[in-house]
Amino acid sequence: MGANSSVDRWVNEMIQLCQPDKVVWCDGSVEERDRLTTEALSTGEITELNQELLPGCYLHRTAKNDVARTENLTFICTTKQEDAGPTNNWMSPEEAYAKLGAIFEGSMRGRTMYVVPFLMGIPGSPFNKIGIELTDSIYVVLNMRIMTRMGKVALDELGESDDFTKCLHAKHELDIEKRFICHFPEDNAIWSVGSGYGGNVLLGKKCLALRLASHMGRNEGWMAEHMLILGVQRPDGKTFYIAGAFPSACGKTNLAMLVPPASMPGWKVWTVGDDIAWMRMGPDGRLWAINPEAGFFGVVPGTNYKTNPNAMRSIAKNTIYTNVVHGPHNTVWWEGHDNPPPDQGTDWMGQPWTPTCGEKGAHANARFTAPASQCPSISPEWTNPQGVPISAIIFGARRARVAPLVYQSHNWQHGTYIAATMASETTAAALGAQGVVRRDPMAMLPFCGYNMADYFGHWLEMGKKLTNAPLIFRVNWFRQDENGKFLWPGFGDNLRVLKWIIDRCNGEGEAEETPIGSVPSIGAIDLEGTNVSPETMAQLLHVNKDEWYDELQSQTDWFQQFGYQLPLGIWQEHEALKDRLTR
Ligand code: GTP
Ligand code: SPV
Ligand code: MN
Repeated sequence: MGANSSVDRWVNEMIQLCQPDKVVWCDGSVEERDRLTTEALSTGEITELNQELLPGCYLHRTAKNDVARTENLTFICTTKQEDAGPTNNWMSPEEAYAKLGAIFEGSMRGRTMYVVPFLMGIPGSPFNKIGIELTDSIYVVLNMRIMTRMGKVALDELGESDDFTKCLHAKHELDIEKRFICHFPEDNAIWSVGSGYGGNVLLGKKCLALRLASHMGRNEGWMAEHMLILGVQRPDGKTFYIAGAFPSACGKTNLAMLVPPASMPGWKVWTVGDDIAWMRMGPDGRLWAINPEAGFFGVVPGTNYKTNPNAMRSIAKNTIYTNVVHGPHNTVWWEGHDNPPPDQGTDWMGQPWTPTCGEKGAHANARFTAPASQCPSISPEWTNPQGVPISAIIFGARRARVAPLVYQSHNWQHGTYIAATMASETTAAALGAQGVVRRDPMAMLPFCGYNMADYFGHWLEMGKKLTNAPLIFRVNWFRQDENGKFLWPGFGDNLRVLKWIIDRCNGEGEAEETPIGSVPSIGAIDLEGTNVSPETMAQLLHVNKDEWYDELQSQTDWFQQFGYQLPLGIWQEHEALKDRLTR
């Protein structure tokens, strides 16, 4: 067969289990991509779009009940339940292997099993991890080819080693009753069955690069985070790198590809990554980060040449569109597109659709899959195996009230506490109610592969080791006025906030002390060229002590679930905030 003996042995076992008619080893070549594309076209798994207007682009529709990550069907399978912690669904490995094993058994009869070796990381990087995904879906293979460094490059990097993540996926019947996404950190394995949606099935992404990698990072002394990475270049030519954690559908891709407003000439933003950061301490005591992915799996609705021109250019070719409107001239459309809606089209469910039918044409969590190399703002450093040095970490979430536009933590421990108590309104990226405020520490609630209390502890430990740690900030682009209107213009204008953050990293930028942290002085954020009034700015930066006191109470409830495992440093910060608020 195709690889070293440990890979061959495991693949053989899985062939025995799933009983595919045929096995295809993927090498990642262009010839292979074209062959698989032709095959997927012939079965209707994908549809070819207008190759003149959208070269290399295809459309795919998922099943109606399979449009987002299913957090309630996602499990961490550890021997001891407390290793998964109170915020994860848990199943014992025995139960999970038995339950899923029964579903996988014979599941690929009449189908082909694709063997997909993939590299998370950059060839030659000390950060790298290898996975092998077995799947019955060509859509998954074509996506993995964009999202990871797939095929020969991964097997070459693996060599004779048996250190790889064993990833098994079958769409099977797409039955939600038989859908499970199970992680086995003790075995370095992932089993996913019954889904064909992105985060559930592109196993290198959330499953490996966050859930398993967070667990590895804790054991090996590094961090796997749900963060974008960008470089901000000042007019003087100096570039500062920032990592930012925002919950799903809260603005990572948009921020990573920011285009400076016309009123900030000479500024430039470079994209390193839009979703995942792996970070470790460098010899200089700073935190260095890489983007382990090779593509973007981004939210489509709302993407246009005004909000995100770099994304629009990234998805103009070689892109897979999932769950958008199929329009006239064999092109695609979605809510928030630059073009007006087509008179008629086919919606994400494959039904005839008109703009007046009362339903959205694209699913709110419709996605594009595009190579990162196509992004006009891609950083020349994005393939640097050593990564980029991080000056600041920002945590952002959707809060209509309470959280100011930006504030700075006092130090790493305080920043960790702010991140650990971050709350956000839920979005369409996961199945379930939307707009409900929930705690989403470090934007990792659905992605932390072990006990979250230990994860907070790991953050505090990393802070102690870093002799030149990044500064930590909280941002909120989503504060609203009494009428539910966003107070802050957002998107390109977010650079104004990044500028203040960089100033602070350089010992500049004016700030006022408040009980929750340092907020910019009125006037410290450059508003030239916006129509944000100083009064609106004051509203954006306002810290309401009563609201924060209520916030503090609800944090206590949230922390209670971790019991004695919650690190002392987090409680200390909680108590210190109470002190400052009641002083
Ligand atoms: P995932 O891929 O799910 O992890 O999402 P993400 O964090 O990359 O979010 P993305 O950048 O795709 O943005 C999601 C939604 O937030 C889109 O509808 C954007 O239009 C909206 N959004 C992004 N940035 C801003 C902003 O600065 N202000 C406002 N008001 N909305 C924003
Ligand atoms: C997210 O939900 O955070 C995503 C999309 O980035 S998915 O890959 O489906 O998880
Ligand atoms: Mn994401």
